[in-house]
Amino acid sequence: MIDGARIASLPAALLRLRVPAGDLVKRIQNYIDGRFVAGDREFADVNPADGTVIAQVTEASESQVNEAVHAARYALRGEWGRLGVRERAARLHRVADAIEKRFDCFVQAEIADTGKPISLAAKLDVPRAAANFRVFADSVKMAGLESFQTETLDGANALNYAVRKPLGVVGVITPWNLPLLLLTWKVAPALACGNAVVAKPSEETPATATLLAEAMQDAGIPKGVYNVVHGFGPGSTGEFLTRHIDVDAVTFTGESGTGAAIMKAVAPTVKPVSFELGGKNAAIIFSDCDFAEAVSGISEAVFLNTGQVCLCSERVYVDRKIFSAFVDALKKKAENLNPGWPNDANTNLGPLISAQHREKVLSYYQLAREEGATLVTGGGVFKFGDNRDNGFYVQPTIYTGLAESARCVKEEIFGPVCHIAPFDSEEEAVAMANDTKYGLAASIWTTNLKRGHRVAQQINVGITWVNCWFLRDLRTPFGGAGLSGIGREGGMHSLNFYSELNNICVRL
Ligand code: NAD
Ligand code: 6OD
Repeated sequence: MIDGARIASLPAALLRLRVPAGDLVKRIQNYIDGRFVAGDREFADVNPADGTVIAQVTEASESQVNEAVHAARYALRGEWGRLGVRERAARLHRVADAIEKRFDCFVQAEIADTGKPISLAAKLDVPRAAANFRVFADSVKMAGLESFQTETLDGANALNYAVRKPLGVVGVITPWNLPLLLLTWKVAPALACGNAVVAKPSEETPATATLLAEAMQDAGIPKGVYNVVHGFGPGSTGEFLTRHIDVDAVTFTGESGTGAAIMKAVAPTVKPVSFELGGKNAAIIFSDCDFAEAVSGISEAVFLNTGQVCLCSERVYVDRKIFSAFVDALKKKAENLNPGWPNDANTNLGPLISAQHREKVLSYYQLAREEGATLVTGGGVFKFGDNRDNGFYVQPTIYTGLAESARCVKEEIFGPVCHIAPFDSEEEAVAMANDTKYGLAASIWTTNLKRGHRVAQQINVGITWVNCWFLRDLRTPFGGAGLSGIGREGGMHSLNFYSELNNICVRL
């Protein structure tokens, strides 16, 4: 288990400490059937801000994954399976209370794992985790059921009504960019519907999923209802979970290629899947936009969380009339970002998640040069002159001048980078925005309300923002078209995925 109090009281030490081989700062274990359990193999949890090892994490063996799945199945037959919706919802509110009670602990664990700025973890990741439990607790209490009265052939009547049942054991597989937010976005509705879960957080960010187990205990969630197995994808926990015969459904957030591998793994056991995958999102800035608002909005949409949000805009299309002014203004924003230690309140640009991911992003910076891009700003790494040089920071980067067919315009980079291209008409902007195999999100910046609605309805994505970004009511559908996903979650959409609906038809 994680020593939460120690994380909270030693943040600076955790972030800067160099750990000699074998000298462990902390251990992160699996959580199975209400107990923290170690195993035979461990892997290192690395702090992206300075490359130090901050924890050793137990990799779950296949038999531990089996135990977790069996514990979850068994829990469904116990107290959890007998609870009414009102009591289930009350316990989920208690989970939210327990997260809020350990707020600083969650913030410190999240920033130690991801390197993200404390301001972001404290404003977005941890509050959203609590909100996810509250929203789905309330949604499930309010959820209505379909009913129809129909006339039978002999003139009598039949009443049809649907009842909601849990799916059973749900495998929850999540990425590293918003670890707690994205995990709870799936665990909360799964539990609200009465399921038990086996969660596999990203190997890069194991801490907050494990801390959540402590919050579950505080909240009186029975043992076996929430389990955590740590490890990797292929040949490890991810694969063991997705091909497990006794896992009833898999909900996944991550790369589109991983989604494809999971689809293959679940095919023999025909599990329902819900996938939130990658994106190559467009932003369209019309000349009638509120210029300052658009520049600030796009700066956030490109650089938030160091560009490691699936909804980030890597393709920015700007009306030629304001193109140069917009490029200059966004360049200033990029150059004013403050890359720093995660615990510094002034930091607003953290590192990338890992050395490997930094290599990938830098390889796209190189590719952009080879593809003939004009570099507006960035394109390399920072030199701090301290331990951050051992971390995984890259410069925020803006390009112009690439062909729309360039790989840097087509492929998801997942870093603090965008390409800006001019357009001459609304039709051209819509065509360029839609010229992608992804379909997650888009934003449109205009003060012309009619144009905002008109263009929004033509973009082939799961969510289109007008004059804003990353804002939404959690009861609305969230998901992607094309390579960006399968299905929708949010509000009733989540409840419908995490439930089996049984229609009962009664002849009256
Ligand atoms: P990833 O696909 O590499 O890993 C996600 C999770 O899947 C991890 O827990 C990983 O261990 C596991 N995994 C990997 N291979 C697996 C396999 N074969 N079987 C089972 N599990 C496997 O993604 P990432 O690098 O952690 O996250 C970044 C990606 O996630 C980006 O593409 C980003 O766009 C996407 N993302 C999408 C959304 C969304 O809502 N659409 C949200 C966040 C991130
Ligand atoms: O806000 C959410 O619920 C959500 N699923 C966000 C996804 C962000 C991607 O990185």
